[in-house]
Amino acid sequence: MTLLKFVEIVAIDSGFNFKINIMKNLKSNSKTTVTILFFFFLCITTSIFAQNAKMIEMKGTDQLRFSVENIEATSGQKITVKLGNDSKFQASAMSHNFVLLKKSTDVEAFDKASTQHPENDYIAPELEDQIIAYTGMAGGGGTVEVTFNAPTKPGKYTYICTFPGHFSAGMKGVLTVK
Ligand SMILES: [Cu+2]
Repeated sequence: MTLLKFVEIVAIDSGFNFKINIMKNLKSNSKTTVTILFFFFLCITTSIFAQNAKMIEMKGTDQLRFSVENIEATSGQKITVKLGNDSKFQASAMSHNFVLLKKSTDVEAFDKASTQHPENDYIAPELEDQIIAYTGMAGGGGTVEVTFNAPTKPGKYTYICTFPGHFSAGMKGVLTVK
């Protein structure tokens, strides 16, 4: 309801029109109220999700380790993993990725198969259904990242680097879902 319209109706100075005016005003007010409530609802849910999201920043090292080997999460929690690589070696010699595997995965077998697939960033295409989340390969100076939801089922989930030789040398970590 614009002010002009309000003035116009009042100016008619009729009881009937005035009543209509009040009704219209009420209607528009309830619409405004709903809009405001919806806006607050959006703000609140957005901030809850923002608080709940987890950011994990780690490095893959020349010593073939993840700088973060333990991640804790709540069931279904949103997690972003950023994996950096500060190596001075060439990417073909020292790259890293982050591959989080399902509980049922035979990790050794997955790693062995994946090292055979440089064309697919060292991920075995036939075993992709065993992956919860993974990044591309980060060469020296690079960073890769992935955002995913932690499994809902509590337990321990293994993550590895599938660059040839890295997992077998100990490049792995555990995501614990509480
Ligand atoms: Cu690696």
